[in-house]
Amino acid sequence: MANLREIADFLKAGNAPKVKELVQAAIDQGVEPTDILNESLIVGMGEIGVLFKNNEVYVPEVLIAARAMKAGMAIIKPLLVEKDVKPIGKVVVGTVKGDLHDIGKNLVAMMLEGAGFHVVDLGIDVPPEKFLDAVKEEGIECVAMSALLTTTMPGMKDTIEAFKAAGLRDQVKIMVGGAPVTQNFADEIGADGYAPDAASAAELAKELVS
Ligand code: B1M
Repeated sequence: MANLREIADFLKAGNAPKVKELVQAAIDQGVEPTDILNESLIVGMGEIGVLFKNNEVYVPEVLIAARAMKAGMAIIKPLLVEKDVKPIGKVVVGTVKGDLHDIGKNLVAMMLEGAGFHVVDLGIDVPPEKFLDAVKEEGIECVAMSALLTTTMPGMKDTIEAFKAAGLRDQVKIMVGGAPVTQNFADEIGADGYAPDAASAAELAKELVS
């Protein structure tokens, strides 16, 4: 019988071929795709997030685990869509205007996906109007902005102001993060939340949309 714990362990070890093989075997044995998602993929990704937060693993291990998660997701995603399984929320992520750093932002996106969110990734150098358009078009509940440069941090404030000007500020939760960003800065610019790392960002997003 399929061992969901084993899938989580291979995911944590970053073994994409094994995750793929065991997820397929579980499907073939009739295990529900939602059980595979919730009891192996999300569990494994959550555990790697905790290890990362505690500096017990580093960026490469997280990226490799995320790749393994994607391999498993590729098998169950079409089945989840068929069954119309709803994500726990929709988040748009992006690195703010003028900023080309995306390693941290990508980790945040992966942890959000791992936590069960539908993630729209706008990439790097994202101006306020692109965040606005995404929220207008995609039914997004949460905006997650990343900045790595002190010179681009004001782009977060500009984006929040743009949401206010468009009358959409109350419709979305806005969270910010990135190495130079602090809780104080988040409070100052009127963000709904700040997270210091990718695992905390996923936890914060869950709180914000709940
Ligand atoms: Co740049 N860079 N860089 N760089 N770069 C820094 C950020 C810098 C601190 C280096 C230094 O001087 N010591 C410095 C910024 C100084 C400052 O403003 N305070 C700097 C500079 C100055 C520059 C350039 C201006 C250099 C130049 O051209 N003169 C230039 C700017 C380009 C631009 O963006 N317009 C530049 C360019 C680059 C590269 C392109 C070469 C490359 C980026 C490649 C890429 O991202 N694809 C690069 C890199 C790699 C770095 C360092 C070395 C590493 C950044 C990184 O990826 N860290 C960095 C120095 C450093 O940090 N040691 C540096 C790993 C990543 C996992 O961490 O992104 O912090 P981080 O993400 C964390 C958390 O912050 C958090 O979660 C992540 C995981 O836990 N987090 C969030 C991130 N976003 C979040 C969002 C959230 C919540 C949490 O909620 C929404």
